Amino acid sequence: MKSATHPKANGAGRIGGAARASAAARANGTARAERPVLQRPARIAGQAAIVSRFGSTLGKRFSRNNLGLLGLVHAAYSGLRRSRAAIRGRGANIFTQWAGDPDALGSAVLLKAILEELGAKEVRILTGSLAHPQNRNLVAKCGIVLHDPNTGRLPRGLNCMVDTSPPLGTANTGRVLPVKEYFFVADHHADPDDVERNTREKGVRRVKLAFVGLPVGSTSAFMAALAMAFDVFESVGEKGRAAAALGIYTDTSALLHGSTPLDFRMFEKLTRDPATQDLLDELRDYRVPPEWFAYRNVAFSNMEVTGSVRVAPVGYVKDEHRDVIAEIANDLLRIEGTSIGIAVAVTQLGTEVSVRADSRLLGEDQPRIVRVIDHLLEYAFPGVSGFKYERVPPHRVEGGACVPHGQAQEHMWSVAATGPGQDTDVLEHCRASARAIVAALADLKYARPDEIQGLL
Ligand SMILES: [Mn+2]
Repeated sequence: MKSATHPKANGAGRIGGAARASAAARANGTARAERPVLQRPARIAGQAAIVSRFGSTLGKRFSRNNLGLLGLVHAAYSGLRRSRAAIRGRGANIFTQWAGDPDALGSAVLLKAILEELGAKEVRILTGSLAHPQNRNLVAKCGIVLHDPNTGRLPRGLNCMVDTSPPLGTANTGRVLPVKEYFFVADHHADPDDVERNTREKGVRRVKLAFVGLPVGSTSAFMAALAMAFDVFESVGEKGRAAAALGIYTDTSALLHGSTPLDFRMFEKLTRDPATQDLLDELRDYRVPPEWFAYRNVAFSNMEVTGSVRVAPVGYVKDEHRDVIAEIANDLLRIEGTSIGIAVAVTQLGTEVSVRADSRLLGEDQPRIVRVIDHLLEYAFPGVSGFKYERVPPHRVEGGACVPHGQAQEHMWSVAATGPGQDTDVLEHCRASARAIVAALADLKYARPDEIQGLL
């Protein structure tokens, strides 16, 4: 009866093999490590499916010409629809950056409408602060209700995120308590491989529907296409449409920098009706408090200039004015012949630098500008966080870095905080930092003269 022994032997062999493999996997953790945290769409629909879904609303030719991006919108649409049962009756949290900007808020408003359409019971938009008068104007005029990311979240809600990537508690979500499980994420900023690594390091178990590193100028354009597929364009009203349109508008510098055909198309679709146009006009025509220009005056009257590098010390900046730092850096780069503009300020978080650079003055070797910025920041600010930046368009570098306060400093700064330029100690600290950046440039000139070609 060979047949009685052979199958047994074979069977035992198979079982043994499988058992060995899974034991080995458990021992070195490969079973977990091999399954990605980010569940990105496994399969993108073909041209026919994409054109039939978007052709009637976005145009057949437009759909055929933008298959890559619309394939992702299609995958997000199918993924959310398949999860309808998990959404119905549930609460949901929509996390954004700690300091919500129009793209984050516009995207969140649309995602809220989509989740509600799919039966979610309560959806909360969570953001820590609004650092720009335009954003406070947006929230007020569009009636956006915001909750605190830590105390205002729904404990058992589906965790979603727009316009920034997991894990929470790092980079621009630094003060947000982390979560382990994410349901839906849409973000155009981060590189998916970086997000995969960072989430793994922070013990995130899963991002169920991950749309990270979207090849689009603004997250709002992606969310608007998704909202259109779910037919919630009407139900969000002019307030929702204007919020999303402002998101596209500000993230692409008025459709000027890094905007894609989808940004243009969705901006046009969102702003077809006069009510949305009027509201958007009001959102663009915001006012700033007088301090806004006082900060600029301080910055420009203390500016250090060396070659094509400009560094402006701003002094202490209050939380609600924090975005003035980035605006000053933008203004520095606007001055003719400038390659690198750096604004240095002290905020609640620490000493912050905002950097804008244009590498076109560097000729052939444009990536060099990031190495130079890294050198300047490391030299001037020992212990600085890595320089986080994005390129929109490729020759333009936009980013920042932060040195957290020591405890003694924290006390000194918070006590010291008065008006723009009023606190001489803080301003002097920023001026010293600006001088250190200029010294770093001089250092680079001798250490690696080839690196500063075109900068000095
Ligand atoms: Mn954005």
